[in-house]
Amino acid sequence: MKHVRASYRLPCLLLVIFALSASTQCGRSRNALETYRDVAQEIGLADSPGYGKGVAFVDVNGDGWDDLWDLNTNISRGKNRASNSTFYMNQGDGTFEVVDIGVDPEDVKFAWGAAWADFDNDDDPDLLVASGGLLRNGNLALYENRWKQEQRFVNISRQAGLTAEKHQWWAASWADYDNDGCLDFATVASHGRVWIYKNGCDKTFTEVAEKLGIRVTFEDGKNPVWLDFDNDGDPDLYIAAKENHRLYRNDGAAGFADVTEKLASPSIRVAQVFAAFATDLNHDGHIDLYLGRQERQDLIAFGQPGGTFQIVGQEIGIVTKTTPDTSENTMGLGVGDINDDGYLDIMIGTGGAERGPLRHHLLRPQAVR
Ligand SMILES: [Ca+2]
Ligand SMILES: [Ca+2]
Ligand SMILES: [Ca+2]
Ligand SMILES: [Ca+2]
Repeated sequence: MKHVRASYRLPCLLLVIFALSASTQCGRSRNALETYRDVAQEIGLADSPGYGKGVAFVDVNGDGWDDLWDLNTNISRGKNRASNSTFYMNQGDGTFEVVDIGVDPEDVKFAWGAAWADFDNDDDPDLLVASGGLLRNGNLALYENRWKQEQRFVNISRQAGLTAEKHQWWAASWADYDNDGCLDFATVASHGRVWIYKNGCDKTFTEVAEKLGIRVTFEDGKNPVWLDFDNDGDPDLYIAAKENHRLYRNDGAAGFADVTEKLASPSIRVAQVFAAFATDLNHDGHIDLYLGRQERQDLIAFGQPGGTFQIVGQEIGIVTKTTPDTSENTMGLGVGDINDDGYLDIMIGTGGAERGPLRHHLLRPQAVR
């Protein structure tokens, strides 16, 4: 999945994907979509039975070729919900080979979220996995990239100070919220709370959510999204949730202030957000927030001067709820400029589209200003 870099360091993020099995890629022509051909099998990417949670391109061995991480779970393997995740190493000749990079299947058991980032500033991407999915006994696992030294990743979760508690971890996202040069991360226990881990810049982390004033709990929390919505140079935090979604403003030493009311609209009930991402969709210098909702029309909260938002949906052509009784869940979001026109396109994977009237969507900006 390709994400746009904001003004602060935003690492490669693997967002929750439910039914979208391929990430968006930059195209080469305006008609690129019509000319794509599925080459997965012929270049070594095997069929991967299961839910199809998400994929991320990431160059783990620093050879200049993006490798591919396929996060997946094979639900046909019974109640243990065995991991079916696969790492494909780019051979540099247009093909991929399956490689065991050392990730314990137990750590990606029914995993829905993972995030790559160079948390230790040694110029290679490391891996954070938020596992649990529909179960409530998943692990939060941090793997250090030791490919240069040992050709593998090493689980350093306990040494790094991460909790051993098992939860329904849903998603995680990295950002340097305190601007000390070391990436911190937020993660969400779907039936639980937000966890914020501050990076001590020494390969250890301290959990600081409550200290920062972030105390919300969820019945069904989703992905955390860092965004500097007030343009003051520090990452603020939005947390998608099917209820109780939250927007927090980063006030530095004073912690984070709950400013969710900024996402209120007199005409639209905003809640029930299943997946979200942030970027400046309309190129006006203010970061925007895409709100992919549960069984409701998707929305964009366009950032405005002064740190406010204008919330719009169907009136600018975003139509994700096509009939009153159709439940189109925006469960997966992929973002990328498919046709090279300079504006990001949005790919939506709706859960279970093969089973009913749901449709996946590709939203292409036409004249957003
Ligand atoms: Ca690293
Ligand atoms: Ca930091
Ligand atoms: Ca800010
Ligand atoms: Ca904007």
